[in-house]
Amino acid sequence: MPPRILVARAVPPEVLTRLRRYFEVEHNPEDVIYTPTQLLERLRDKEGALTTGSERIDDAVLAACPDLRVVANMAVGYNNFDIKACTAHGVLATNTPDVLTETTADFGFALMMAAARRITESEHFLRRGEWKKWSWDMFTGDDVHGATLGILGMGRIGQAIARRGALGFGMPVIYHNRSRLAPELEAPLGARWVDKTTLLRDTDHLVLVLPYSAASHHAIGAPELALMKPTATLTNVARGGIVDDAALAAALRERRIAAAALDVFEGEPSVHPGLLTVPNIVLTPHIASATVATRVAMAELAADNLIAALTGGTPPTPINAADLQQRS
Ligand code: 8YV
Repeated sequence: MPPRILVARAVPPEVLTRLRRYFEVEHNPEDVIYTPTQLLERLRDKEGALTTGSERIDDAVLAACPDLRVVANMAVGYNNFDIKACTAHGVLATNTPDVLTETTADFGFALMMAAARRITESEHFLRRGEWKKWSWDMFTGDDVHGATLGILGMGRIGQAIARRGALGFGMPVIYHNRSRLAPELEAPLGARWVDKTTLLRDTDHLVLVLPYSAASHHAIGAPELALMKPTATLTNVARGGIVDDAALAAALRERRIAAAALDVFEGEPSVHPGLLTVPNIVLTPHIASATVATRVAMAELAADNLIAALTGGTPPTPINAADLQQRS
């Protein structure tokens, strides 16, 4: 009997075909988001699961699925997994780093540029038929080239955004991260570690690329926004919940910062109503990694992890393999 797996959301068809060569696959062709109860019902008899950010794997799920051995997230972020609980239940968790780094950095940079140069705002103006004449100060924004790029969370994607800014746009780069980059990584970017207050005060264009956890919840709220320059922009391609969306809506409304660009939201796909009514914002529906090539690569990597974990191989991108080994 091949191992049974659940593919919890729709994935590229070629990945499904590949998984079927190894497993008895239950999948979700309608691509519905399962309620926790529906997820439990489908996962109860499975040994593996391919999940996305919309499936929460916690102690209750794991306790009800004694056969489960691996959960493979099709995402680099894994705040939908309770990793401690996975380890306690002997379940390997995996994610999809690296394959989406450059694509996500491209998008983060595009959002930052769109906020600084008021692209969404001016397009809405044009579409509303309000463009009657040229004027010297119509939609004047802030330069990107030569401006100070600030990065909060200097992991792989943060470094890829810094590279674009430093090497392509002549931007001085400052960053804040729990740990400093090695000098050989900082040097080619001219990147300088600063404390969080300095980062907020000195940045022209701030990009958030840190993982979501209890520690990063509302890392940017009213007090942090108050430290930023009135000309600054804020871009979030990390996770909803890192920014206090209500506080950001108020800061944008009162022009305490110039503009924002968000790909992720607290409680998405719902969006705070205050963000929908301010003009100085760029809003996208969590698509930073959405190119065909990258989404296929993410699904393939999640499949690689599942196949290796359930056929005696070595999963390429485990999250808790070391913890599991310690436990045994
Ligand atoms: C995914 C992401 O599209 O990888 C991540 O962490 O946020 C996105 O690339 C999304 O999480 C779907 O699982």
